[in-house]
This record gives sequence, structure tokens and C-alpha cells, in this order.
Amino acid sequence: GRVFRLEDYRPSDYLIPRTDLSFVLSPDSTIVTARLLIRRREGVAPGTPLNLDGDGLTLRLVEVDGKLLEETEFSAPPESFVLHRPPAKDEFVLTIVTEISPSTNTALMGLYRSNGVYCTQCEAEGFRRITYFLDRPDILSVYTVRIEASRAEAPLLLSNGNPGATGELPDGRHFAVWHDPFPKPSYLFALVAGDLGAIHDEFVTMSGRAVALAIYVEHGKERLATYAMDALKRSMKWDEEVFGREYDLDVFNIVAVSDFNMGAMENKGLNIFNDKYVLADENTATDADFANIEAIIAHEYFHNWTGNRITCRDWFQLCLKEGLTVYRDHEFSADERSRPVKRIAEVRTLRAHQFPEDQGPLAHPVRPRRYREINNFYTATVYEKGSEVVRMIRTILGREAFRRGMDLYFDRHDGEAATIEDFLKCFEEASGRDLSQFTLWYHQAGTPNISATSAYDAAAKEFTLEIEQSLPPTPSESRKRLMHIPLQFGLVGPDGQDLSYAAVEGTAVEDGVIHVRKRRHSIRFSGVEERPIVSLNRGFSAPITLSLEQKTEHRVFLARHDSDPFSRWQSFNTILTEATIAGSKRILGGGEAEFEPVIAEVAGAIVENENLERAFRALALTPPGEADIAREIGSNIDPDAIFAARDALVRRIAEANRDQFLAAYHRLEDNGLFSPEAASAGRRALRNVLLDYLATTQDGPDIASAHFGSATNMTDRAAALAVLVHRHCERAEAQDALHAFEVTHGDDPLVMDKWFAIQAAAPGPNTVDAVQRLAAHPRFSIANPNRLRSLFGTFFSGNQSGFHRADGAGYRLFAETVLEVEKRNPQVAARLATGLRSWRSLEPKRQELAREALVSIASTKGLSADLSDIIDRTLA
Ligand code: BAL
Ligand code: ZN
Repeated sequence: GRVFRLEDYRPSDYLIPRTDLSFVLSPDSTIVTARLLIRRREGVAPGTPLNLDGDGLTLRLVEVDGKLLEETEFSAPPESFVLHRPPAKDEFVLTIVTEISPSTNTALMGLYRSNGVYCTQCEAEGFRRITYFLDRPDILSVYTVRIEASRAEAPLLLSNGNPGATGELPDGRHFAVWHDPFPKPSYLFALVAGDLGAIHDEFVTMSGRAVALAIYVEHGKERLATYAMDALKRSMKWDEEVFGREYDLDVFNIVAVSDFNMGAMENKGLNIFNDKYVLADENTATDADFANIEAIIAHEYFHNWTGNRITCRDWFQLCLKEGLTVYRDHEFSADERSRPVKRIAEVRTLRAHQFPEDQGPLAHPVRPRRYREINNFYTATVYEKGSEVVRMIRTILGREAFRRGMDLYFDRHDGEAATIEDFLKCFEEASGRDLSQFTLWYHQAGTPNISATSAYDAAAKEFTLEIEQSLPPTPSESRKRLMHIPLQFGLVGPDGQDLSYAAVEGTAVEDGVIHVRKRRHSIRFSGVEERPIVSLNRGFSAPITLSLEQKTEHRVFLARHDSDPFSRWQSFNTILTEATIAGSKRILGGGEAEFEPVIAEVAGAIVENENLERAFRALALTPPGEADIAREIGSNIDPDAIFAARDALVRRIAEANRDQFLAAYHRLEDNGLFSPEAASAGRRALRNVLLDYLATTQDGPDIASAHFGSATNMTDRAAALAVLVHRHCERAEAQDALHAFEVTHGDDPLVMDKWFAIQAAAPGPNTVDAVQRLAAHPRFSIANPNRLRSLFGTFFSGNQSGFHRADGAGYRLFAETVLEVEKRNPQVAARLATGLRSWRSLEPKRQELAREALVSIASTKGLSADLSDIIDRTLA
């Protein structure tokens, strides 16, 4: 396949300042008329051929300035349209009529049908499946869109921008016109037509303009959009208060559809959402769902400025809008909920999704330099690490200079398609700092490691910290340059307070941050009155791995006393991780896992510590996942040993604290009144973590099954079902609960996704067969991305012991499924295929079986660019 390279970027010869589109909608044959004002770029020779992108279009007619073209004047091979001799004048109007078939568009890119609703997805390169165009983000155009459809089939006709004329037509048809005054790239184009219900609201902006808000959903589900609407209004307010950004159109519309490749899409004035991230009430959505809805509604809304008003020059700059907008939605959630709890959740996500990517064959820089298929770069690296990089800029600059940099960015680049260099320059100018070394965070792949040792000289009252950075090689980048790594830190004294020091020598230490820039730093703090315990990378100020030799007793001390809540959480999490790794080694050596009693003691103390938020306590007590342990071990992974060690640790902690955990569990009981707010969710989270521990003790199945039976919300019901299915699947209680859940929620696809996912996540050797059986369940559908992700995505990427069954049955199911899905939807197939990206860290037998499965996919004829790109890189 073709490789696209950053260094090959060059501006197009032509611009399209105006785009008038007309759609005559019909499921199998939609006629699209594009009337494009084409302007030759200054300096380009008159008559230079015009080359437009296309994909799968049937061309019906071409005119230039109203004159029909002969077939010799253009060519239209499958992937482009070439006008051989455009008029020599500066501007002309090109009219192209194409025909497309929304009903057979199973790739869900371009214009397609979801549940009888016409909808679009154009990012990254879907617009070329609607009409021929310069389908690249640096071509900004003002769009006017006329939509015509049968009124019975589609009473609702929506596109970007503000509403214009509407009217009736013969034969029960009608039309609507939309005009978007803000020049935008084609990937932000959207159209929706169908029969939907709605909720309406209004937001008055900071300058006093009223914006009409609407969320469109399937009829009968209107009530389920109220939380999303509330989140939208809070997002609009927050962006005004925190970033000074005001909304700019008269309307803001959101549509929820059930078949969607991504989570949601920020089309200008018309966000289209996966219904999973809109629809919620306490009986159908968990607390995690509510938090995701809030975050994604905010994310898409925030794109209006970071993505839409200022877009990307080319797709290599994807992190310019995504990393920054993730950073903004993280800050929003931190302000709306609990900042420390949010930070811990972010880091858990980063480690679970981005670290394995960065440490495996699919590693790429936050700003990649090459790609074969851009769809495969909507990654945790571009999004989550991209956000961490912005966060580090704020850490280095401080809050005020960071805000000045953002303001400069908005002022200078509004209405433009910008680059990462443009973005960074704003922060350099606003702060007077040199960010050239820091820029490497965008250019070098891989997770940097910091190793540190310390020593205290009591006589001299000196504390010395030796720090060394290293960056492991990644695909096609064997030599790395030294990074600028901002490490927040504290020297924790015996009373838990940070110790002061008189002076520091050896490097730039500024406002509690060590700026690591060299390979090695020896930092000497003088005037340190007592022996401190160092707390490093507080708040996870840098997205790195940390190798810090520290005694368990020191980690225990930090887990109890560090003033930084993230580091407290981290210290206990490290204790649990190290204990599980040691346990798994003993199991592999034929022994049994053993654990120091202090671990269970600290766990007991955390449960009782009323000074800590409940959500924090829940996160602290959540043992590291099997994949987290595998990543820490790094190579020669035996998922069964990790599972056994982790299970033993949970049992050990539960056994030692049984009475206390049970009492706390009962104290946290629900009063039956539901609120999705953080404090209520925290109570449920803590109670459900305790349930998982208690489920391993005597009466465990009874407690879990009572929890399931008495649950008054989906958070508790799903948690109990997971505990029963994961810990007691052989018991009648588990099967009864699965049945009851299906009876109650069988007609609700989003809730049934949980039912599929819980079963797909069940540990152990039987799950391969269960997943195969579930794929034949009448509620399952291979056409729906959410169903695919809940069953197969969960199994391939979220079930270590089940998927990596020693005989390779999981891998064979993987190959079969990926190839089957690819026939309909290459993008979703490619995403599922990342489930084997860490295959080289497995023990040799599994490695060989995994390789066979990957090779069987690679050797299949006619693979899509999406899938072959992932498989080839995974095998390289
Ligand atoms: N732009 C794709 C969906 C999102 O990141 O918001
Ligand atoms: Zn985004």
C-alpha cells in the first residue's frame, strides 16, 4: 500500500472557497450535486490539471461554468477525478453529480443508514465517499447544503451551521437548506435525515446570544438524553470561564445513532454521537457510562474551538486537535468531579491503552511522520499521550503563561489549518521559554524511563538524588535523543509533611519540579533536617515509567502519608503490583504465592480512612489488572500464572479483612435514591470493590447474588453480575443472574452490550467457547460496532487468561473474526486486530500460536489497507 509522509506535504494547486451541496435522498440511490467554486492558488500555472479525491462514487455528470463536459475532458478512475485542462481564469464553478447508495454502505464511512436514519461520518477521509473533493483538512470551504427527502421517511433534515429555508415538494417530499458561515474542512461535514425524537434547551452565551440546543434520539428515548443535555450546558459554560471560548452559531445539534465506528464526531454545529455516549438513566447506564457521556459531550463541544475553528493542516497533525481537546475534557471532568480521582483514572487508562501501544510494534510518535491508513492513527498515543504532552506544557509554563499561550493560539490561528510547530510557538512566545528539547515528546515514540536512587547524609544534612533517563528503541527509531521530563516531587518527612531544604545543586529545580534534560542528574539538597522519603512524579507529571528502588516500608509510608493523592494511590498500587509479580514467579516455579501481611493491613486502613474520598478509596483498593502486571513483567508472559497470583492476592486481602470489609460494605448501602454525581458514584464504587473482595470469601456467592437481586441501579446490577460470572461462573447463582438480566434488558441493545462484555471478560479456558456461542445469540449483530466491541473487543483486548488460552483457540477465533468483520467494516476489523499487538511479550508457545494466527490473516488475499497496515506492522 501507499505510504504517506509528513515531509511530502505541499499545499494544493486549487482552493474551494465555496461548496454548495444538494442531496436527493433515497436509501439505494442518493443523488449528490456538488457545485464547487474552484480558485487557482496564486503562483500556480493556469491550466494545471485539477485532481479531486473520490472513493466508490458513480459519476453522473460534470459541468464547468454551466457547460457540460465531454468524456475526454476529464477522467474518473475509482479513487479520483481529474479535470485535464481547467479554465485558465482564476476562478470557475465545477458541478459534479454523483450517485451513492447509503443502504449498502456497511463500512459506516461517508453517507450511510443507521436504524433507518441517514447519517454521515467523514473524518478522516469519508467525504470522498459522498462526492469528489479536495478531501484534505487544509481545504476550508463555506458550505450551503440543501437536503431533499420523503417527509414520511425523514421529517428531520439536518446539516452543519444555521438553518435556512424549508419547504414542501410534490409527492410527499420536502427540503431544508443549511448554511455554515465558518469555513471548514470536508471532514467536518455532516448530514442527518430521519424520523427522530428530540429534547430542546437553550444556552445564553457570555455575550448574551441565545443558542438553541437539541439532542435527537430514537423516538421514546428522549428522557435518556437529559444527562447529556446537562453535560452540554455545563461544557459550554466551562469553556467560557476557563478558556474564554464562546459558541458561535445560532444552534447546536447532537444526534445519537446506533451504528457508529467511533465514540462521537465533532462536525460543526451538528455533532453525531454513538448512542452509547448519549443515552443514560440509572436503570440502563453505569456510573462509568455517565462519566463517559459527560467527558465525550464536553470533548466534542470543545472541538468547536480546538479542531473546528482551528483545524489541522494535514493528518500528521491529528494530535493538534485531539491531544489538546482530550486535555481540555480531562480538565473539565477534573473541575466537575474530583481532580485527584480523575487523575488516577486518566493514568490507569493511559497505562492500559497507551503504554502497551508505545512499548510494542504499533508504537508511533504523538505526531507520526508516516502512515499507510490514517484511520489507524486515532490511537491512545495521539489522544492520551497527546493530552499528557499538553499537560506537561502547562506544568512547565505554569497556569498563567499556559493560558496566555492558549489565548495567543486562538487569536493567531482562528480560521486556519495549523501545525504542532504553530501551536508550540505560541507557548514559547507567551512564556519566553525555549521548548525545543521538549518538542521531542511529539517526535519520538516510546515511553521514557526514569531510574532514581537516593542517599541521605545525616551529618551533613544533605539529601542526594541520582536520576537517569533512558528511552527504549521503537520500530524504525533505534537511537533516541534526550528528553525534557518535568518531574514533580517532594521530600516527605517523618510526619508526612514535605521537608524544606536550604539550597539545591545540580540541576534546574523549580517550584517543586525537577527538569530532567540530561541523561544523568545528581541533585544535592542541602539543609535537609531529617531523612526524607522521596515522592517522585507526583500527579504523574510526566508519562513515563519509573524505576525507583524503594523499600516496601517506605512505599507503605507514602501510601499512608504522601500529601499528593496521586502518589499515595501510586505507592499502594506499586506495592500490589510488585507483590503480584513476585507471586506469579513463585507459581511458575511450582510454589504458591505469598504476601506480606502489611499489604492487607494497609488495605484495611484505606477502607476505614474517612479522610479519603470514597472514589479514591475504591481506586486504591482496585488491584492492578492482569494486563498491567503483564506489562510490568514485560516478556515471557504466562497469563495463567498472573491470573493465579492476582486471584491469590485478592483472596488474601479479603480473608484478612473479612469482618471489617463486610461491615463497611453494609454501611455503604444505597438508600434507593439515585444521583449520577461523583459523590454518589464514589459510594457505589467503594461498595462494589468491597463486593468483589467479599465474593472470594465464605458466603461470597450469596452476598453477590443478594447484591444483584436488590440492586436499584445499573452500576450495582452490572457489578454484581460481573462478580458472579467472573468468580462463580459454575454456580447456579451466576447462570440465574445472567438469565434474569437478559429477561429484563433483552430489548435494550446498549444494556445487552454489558451482558455480552461481562461474559467475554470471564477469566479461564472456557470463555473462548462461550464467546463463540454468544456470537450466535439473536441479540448479537456483526453489523453493529458496539456489539462487536462488547463481545470480541472485550475478549481480545480485555481478557488475558481467556483469550490467551494455552492451546491457541483464542487466536484462531481472533483470525476468523477479524477476517469476517473486515468484509463489512475494515476500520472496526483493524481496531479489533490490535488485540494481538503485544504478542511478542508472550511465552514462546503462545507466541508461536499467536504468530500463526497473524500470518493466516496476513496471507489472506485482498486485505483492506486498514487491516493489512495493522497486521504488517504487528508482524514486522
Ligand atoms: N474526531 C473524531 C472523534 C473525536 O476525537 O472527537
Ligand atoms: Zn476528538
